[in-house]
Amino acid sequence: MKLFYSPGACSLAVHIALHESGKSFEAVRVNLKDGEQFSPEFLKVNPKSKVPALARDDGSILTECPAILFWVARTSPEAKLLPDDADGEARALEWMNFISGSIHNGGFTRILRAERFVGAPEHAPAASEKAKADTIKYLTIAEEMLAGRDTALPSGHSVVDDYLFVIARWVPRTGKELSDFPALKRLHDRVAAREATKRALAAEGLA
Ligand SMILES: N[C@@H](CCC(=O)N[C@@H](CS)C(=O)NCC(=O)O)C(=O)O
Repeated sequence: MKLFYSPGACSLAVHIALHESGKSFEAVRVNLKDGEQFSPEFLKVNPKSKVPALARDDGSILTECPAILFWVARTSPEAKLLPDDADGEARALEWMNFISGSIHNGGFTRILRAERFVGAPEHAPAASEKAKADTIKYLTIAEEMLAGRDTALPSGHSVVDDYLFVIARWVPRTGKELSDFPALKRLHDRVAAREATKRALAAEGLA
Protein backbone atom coordinates (compact mmCIF):
# COMPACT_ATOMS: atom_id res chain seq x y z
CA MET A 1 0.00 0.00 0.00
CA LYS A 2 1.25 3.51 -0.79
CA LEU A 3 0.28 6.79 0.87
CA PHE A 4 0.87 9.87 -1.31
CA TYR A 5 1.48 12.78 1.08
CA SER A 6 3.03 16.22 1.48
CA PRO A 7 4.73 17.14 4.77
CA GLY A 8 2.31 18.74 7.23
CA ALA A 9 -0.59 18.71 4.74
CA CYS A 10 -3.97 17.14 5.52
CA SER A 11 -2.39 13.84 4.42
CA LEU A 12 -0.56 13.87 7.79
CA ALA A 13 -3.84 12.80 9.42
CA VAL A 14 -3.90 9.66 7.26
CA HIS A 15 -0.18 9.09 7.86
CA ILE A 16 -0.80 9.10 11.65
CA ALA A 17 -3.90 6.90 11.34
CA LEU A 18 -1.99 4.34 9.26
CA HIS A 19 0.66 4.10 11.99
CA GLU A 20 -2.11 3.81 14.61
CA SER A 21 -3.67 0.97 12.60
CA GLY A 22 -0.47 -1.08 12.37
CA LYS A 23 -0.92 -1.54 8.60
CA SER A 24 2.23 -1.74 6.52
CA PHE A 25 2.58 0.96 3.89
CA GLU A 26 5.08 3.05 1.97
CA ALA A 27 4.91 6.86 2.22
CA VAL A 28 5.50 8.61 -1.12
CA ARG A 29 6.21 12.34 -0.97
CA VAL A 30 4.50 14.65 -3.48
CA ASN A 31 6.17 18.03 -3.88
CA LEU A 32 3.19 20.42 -3.89
CA LYS A 33 5.40 23.53 -3.90
CA ASP A 34 6.87 22.51 -7.26
CA GLY A 35 3.44 21.57 -8.65
CA GLU A 36 4.09 17.82 -8.74
CA GLN A 37 0.36 17.29 -8.05
CA PHE A 38 -0.28 18.48 -11.65
CA SER A 39 2.30 16.15 -13.25
CA PRO A 40 1.03 13.49 -15.68
CA GLU A 41 2.35 10.77 -13.33
CA PHE A 42 0.44 12.07 -10.31
CA LEU A 43 -2.72 12.78 -12.32
CA LYS A 44 -2.86 9.03 -12.94
CA VAL A 45 -2.91 8.55 -9.15
CA ASN A 46 -5.38 11.35 -8.38
CA PRO A 47 -6.94 13.39 -11.20
CA LYS A 48 -8.01 15.92 -8.51
CA SER A 49 -4.31 16.88 -8.03
CA LYS A 50 -4.58 16.51 -4.25
CA VAL A 51 -3.00 14.57 -1.43
CA PRO A 52 -3.80 12.33 0.34
CA ALA A 53 -4.26 9.42 -2.04
CA LEU A 54 -3.99 5.83 -0.89
CA ALA A 55 -3.02 3.17 -3.43
CA ARG A 56 -4.25 -0.04 -1.85
CA ASP A 57 -2.91 -3.56 -2.24
CA ASP A 58 -5.73 -4.54 -4.63
CA GLY A 59 -4.60 -1.76 -7.00
CA SER A 60 -7.51 0.58 -6.25
CA ILE A 61 -6.92 4.18 -5.18
CA LEU A 62 -8.88 5.91 -2.45
CA THR A 63 -8.90 9.71 -2.13
CA GLU A 64 -10.47 12.30 0.24
CA CYS A 65 -9.29 12.47 3.85
CA PRO A 66 -12.60 11.52 5.50
CA ALA A 67 -13.04 8.48 3.25
CA ILE A 68 -9.47 7.26 3.76
CA LEU A 69 -9.60 7.79 7.53
CA PHE A 70 -12.89 5.92 7.67
CA TRP A 71 -11.48 3.03 5.62
CA VAL A 72 -8.30 2.79 7.71
CA ALA A 73 -10.35 2.68 10.91
CA ARG A 74 -12.93 0.20 9.65
CA THR A 75 -10.36 -2.22 8.22
CA SER A 76 -8.33 -2.23 11.47
CA PRO A 77 -11.06 -2.81 14.08
CA GLU A 78 -8.53 -4.00 16.68
CA ALA A 79 -6.99 -0.50 16.74
CA LYS A 80 -10.32 0.99 17.86
CA LEU A 81 -10.00 4.14 15.77
CA LEU A 82 -13.77 4.74 15.40
CA PRO A 83 -16.79 3.87 17.51
CA ASP A 84 -18.93 1.12 15.99
CA ASP A 85 -22.39 2.23 17.09
CA ALA A 86 -24.53 4.19 14.62
CA ASP A 87 -24.60 7.38 16.67
CA GLY A 88 -20.83 7.38 17.28
CA GLU A 89 -20.22 6.74 13.59
CA ALA A 90 -22.62 9.53 12.58
CA ARG A 91 -20.86 11.97 14.95
CA ALA A 92 -17.49 11.01 13.46
CA LEU A 93 -18.82 11.68 9.95
CA GLU A 94 -20.35 14.97 11.14
CA TRP A 95 -16.92 16.06 12.41
CA MET A 96 -15.00 14.91 9.35
CA ASN A 97 -17.40 16.56 6.92
CA PHE A 98 -17.13 19.83 8.88
CA ILE A 99 -13.32 19.61 8.99
CA SER A 100 -12.97 18.82 5.28
CA GLY A 101 -15.74 20.98 3.84
CA SER A 102 -15.66 24.06 6.08
CA ILE A 103 -12.46 24.32 8.15
CA HIS A 104 -10.08 22.98 5.51
CA ASN A 105 -11.48 23.68 2.06
CA GLY A 106 -13.86 26.49 3.02
CA GLY A 107 -11.27 28.06 5.31
CA PHE A 108 -7.54 27.31 5.16
CA THR A 109 -7.49 26.57 1.42
CA ARG A 110 -9.05 30.00 0.77
CA ILE A 111 -6.42 31.65 2.99
CA LEU A 112 -3.49 29.92 1.30
CA ARG A 113 -4.73 29.75 -2.27
CA ALA A 114 -6.93 32.85 -2.44
CA GLU A 115 -5.94 33.47 -6.08
CA ARG A 116 -7.97 30.40 -7.08
CA PHE A 117 -11.16 31.91 -5.69
CA VAL A 118 -11.11 35.39 -7.25
CA GLY A 119 -11.58 36.73 -10.78
CA ALA A 120 -8.61 39.11 -10.71
CA PRO A 121 -5.27 38.54 -8.90
CA GLU A 122 -5.44 41.92 -7.14
CA HIS A 123 -8.49 40.71 -5.21
CA ALA A 124 -6.58 37.80 -3.67
CA PRO A 125 -5.17 39.60 -0.56
CA ALA A 126 -8.64 40.82 0.50
CA ALA A 127 -10.13 37.39 -0.19
CA SER A 128 -7.43 35.81 1.95
CA GLU A 129 -8.20 38.20 4.84
CA LYS A 130 -11.93 37.41 4.59
CA ALA A 131 -11.04 33.68 4.60
CA LYS A 132 -9.03 34.17 7.83
CA ALA A 133 -12.12 35.61 9.54
CA ASP A 134 -14.28 32.72 8.25
CA THR A 135 -11.72 30.15 9.38
CA ILE A 136 -11.58 31.64 12.88
CA LYS A 137 -15.39 31.37 12.98
CA TYR A 138 -15.21 27.66 12.01
CA LEU A 139 -12.45 27.00 14.58
CA THR A 140 -14.59 28.68 17.25
CA ILE A 141 -17.44 26.32 16.34
CA ALA A 142 -15.05 23.34 16.55
CA GLU A 143 -13.91 24.54 19.98
CA GLU A 144 -17.58 24.63 21.08
CA MET A 145 -18.16 21.15 19.62
CA LEU A 146 -15.25 19.84 21.71
CA ALA A 147 -17.15 21.07 24.79
CA GLY A 148 -13.96 21.10 26.86
CA ARG A 149 -12.94 17.53 25.88
CA ASP A 150 -9.55 16.67 24.35
CA THR A 151 -11.20 14.13 22.05
CA ALA A 152 -13.65 14.89 19.25
CA LEU A 153 -15.87 11.99 20.28
CA PRO A 154 -16.93 11.36 23.89
CA SER A 155 -16.03 7.66 23.40
CA GLY A 156 -12.29 8.43 23.27
CA HIS A 157 -9.47 8.73 20.74
CA SER A 158 -10.44 8.31 17.07
CA VAL A 159 -9.18 9.14 13.57
CA VAL A 160 -11.13 12.41 13.89
CA ASP A 161 -8.53 13.50 16.45
CA ASP A 162 -5.69 12.84 13.98
CA TYR A 163 -7.54 15.10 11.53
CA LEU A 164 -8.08 17.82 14.17
CA PHE A 165 -4.41 17.54 15.16
CA VAL A 166 -3.40 18.63 11.64
CA ILE A 167 -5.92 21.48 11.70
CA ALA A 168 -4.55 22.59 15.10
CA ARG A 169 -1.04 22.83 13.58
CA TRP A 170 -2.40 25.25 10.95
CA VAL A 171 -4.12 27.67 13.39
CA PRO A 172 -1.30 30.32 13.24
CA ARG A 173 -2.13 30.82 9.52
CA THR A 174 -5.29 32.62 10.69
CA GLY A 175 -3.31 35.12 12.79
CA LYS A 176 -4.54 33.43 16.01
CA GLU A 177 -2.53 31.27 18.40
CA LEU A 178 -3.46 27.67 19.15
CA SER A 179 -3.78 28.70 22.83
CA ASP A 180 -6.76 30.84 21.76
CA PHE A 181 -8.60 27.50 21.36
CA PRO A 182 -7.87 25.72 24.68
CA ALA A 183 -9.68 22.41 24.04
CA LEU A 184 -8.16 22.14 20.55
CA LYS A 185 -4.73 22.81 22.08
CA ARG A 186 -5.20 20.08 24.67
CA LEU A 187 -6.31 17.70 21.91
CA HIS A 188 -3.22 18.69 19.88
CA ASP A 189 -0.87 18.09 22.81
CA ARG A 190 -2.47 14.72 23.61
CA VAL A 191 -2.28 13.49 20.00
CA ALA A 192 1.29 14.83 19.66
CA ALA A 193 2.35 12.58 22.56
CA ARG A 194 1.13 9.37 20.85
CA GLU A 195 3.76 7.05 19.34
CA ALA A 196 1.97 6.86 15.97
CA THR A 197 1.99 10.66 15.71
CA LYS A 198 5.69 10.87 16.56
CA ARG A 199 6.48 8.29 13.89
CA ALA A 200 4.44 10.08 11.20
CA LEU A 201 5.96 13.49 12.06
CA ALA A 202 9.47 12.02 11.97
CA ALA A 203 8.80 10.32 8.61
CA GLU A 204 7.62 13.67 7.19
CA GLY A 205 10.70 15.46 8.53
CA LEU A 206 8.60 17.48 11.01
CA ALA A 207 9.80 16.06 14.33
N1 LIG B 1 -11.07 17.30 -0.35
C1 LIG B 1 -9.73 16.83 -0.24
C2 LIG B 1 -8.79 18.02 -0.17
C3 LIG B 1 -7.35 17.63 -0.14
C4 LIG B 1 -6.45 18.85 -0.23
O1 LIG B 1 -6.90 19.99 -0.37
N2 LIG B 1 -5.13 18.60 -0.18
C5 LIG B 1 -4.16 19.66 -0.31
C6 LIG B 1 -3.07 19.53 0.76
S1 LIG B 1 -3.72 19.81 2.40
C7 LIG B 1 -3.51 19.56 -1.67
O2 LIG B 1 -3.20 18.48 -2.13
N3 LIG B 1 -3.33 20.71 -2.33
C8 LIG B 1 -2.70 20.79 -3.60
C9 LIG B 1 -3.35 21.81 -4.47
O3 LIG B 1 -4.47 22.27 -4.13
O4 LIG B 1 -2.76 22.16 -5.49
C10 LIG B 1 -9.56 15.93 0.99
O5 LIG B 1 -10.27 16.13 1.97
O6 LIG B 1 -8.72 15.01 0.95
